[in-house]
Amino acid sequence: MRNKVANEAAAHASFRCGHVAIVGRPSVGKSTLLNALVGQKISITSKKPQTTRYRITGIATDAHAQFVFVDTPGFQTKHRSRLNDRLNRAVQESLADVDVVVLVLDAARVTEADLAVIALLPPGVPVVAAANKVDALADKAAFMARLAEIAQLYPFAAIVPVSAEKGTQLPALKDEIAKALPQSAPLYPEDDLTDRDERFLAAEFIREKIFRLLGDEVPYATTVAVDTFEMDGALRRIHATVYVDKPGQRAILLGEGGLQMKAIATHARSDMEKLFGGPVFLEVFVRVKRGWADTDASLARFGY
Ligand SMILES: Nc1nc2c(ncn2[C@@H]2O[C@H](COP(=O)(O)OP(=O)(O)OP(=O)(O)O)[C@@H](O)[C@H]2O)c(=O)[nH]1
Ligand SMILES: [Mg+2]
Repeated sequence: MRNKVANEAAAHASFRCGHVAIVGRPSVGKSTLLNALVGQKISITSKKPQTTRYRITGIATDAHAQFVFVDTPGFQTKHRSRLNDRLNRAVQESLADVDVVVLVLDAARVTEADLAVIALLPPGVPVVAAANKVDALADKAAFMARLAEIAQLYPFAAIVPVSAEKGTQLPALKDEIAKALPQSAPLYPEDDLTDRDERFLAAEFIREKIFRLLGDEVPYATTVAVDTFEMDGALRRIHATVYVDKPGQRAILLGEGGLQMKAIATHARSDMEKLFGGPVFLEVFVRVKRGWADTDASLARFGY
């Protein structure tokens, strides 16, 4: 018995655990990376910048470490709006209290927007650079020079070329992060995947499909709320509302004969069933709520 206790104490003494903020400019692949590191789709992704609007954690536990990854919105330097100010504040806040930062860069280029994010990095916190999308690199020789350029930008603890989409070099990235984590017992049970509940994830999956299926303008004018979420035996019954800013956007979202909205709901439901591991009944309404993104009160209501 004493030996068992001693062994557990020894195991904890070498176990590492902490919060790892994933930051970077919009669309570099932060959420794709979080999902790949966790091995489940937790955080929504799309080709459009500023898909992520909420802070969300993804938890990965192995024999030696527990990583509590914190996904953040892309740090926005171009468009000022009340919502964007909030998102930028969320990035700064998630940097305030973390053990390690992963700065995601695009392996193809370093931009002014990357430099703006680097300027936010908190002194004294180890930062690992992940040069993402190496699968899409056309010129591998130029990439070697870029790695040298990246090394000049900040005293990174390590620079790891990765592909979040293909899963390339993720164990190497995890090793570098683990080295920088503090020794600590795990903070979450080992099979926990996120700090967010199914209600939140359901709303996010709907938002993802809007970002993926609609044109450039409408997704930015929408937000999603889950009105009811009930268990009916093994079935999850979910009623949600998509809010838009103008009646014209409602028409676009619904599409001819409601077909667009139907496609959004079908795709969202399929993701929910995969993650929740059971059948889902989903009904989505679309309502116009003018100026939902313009007042602090309504932003707070939608959890921003
Ligand atoms: N080729 C390639 N594409 C990638 C890779 N990782 C992400 N992407 C794509 O890049 C786009 C943006 O990915 P996201 O994960 O949503 O990026 P993000 O940084 O979270 O974006 P925001 O939340 O909007 O700031 C998506 O179309 C992804 O499929 C990668 O390793 N290779
Ligand atoms: Mg994202």
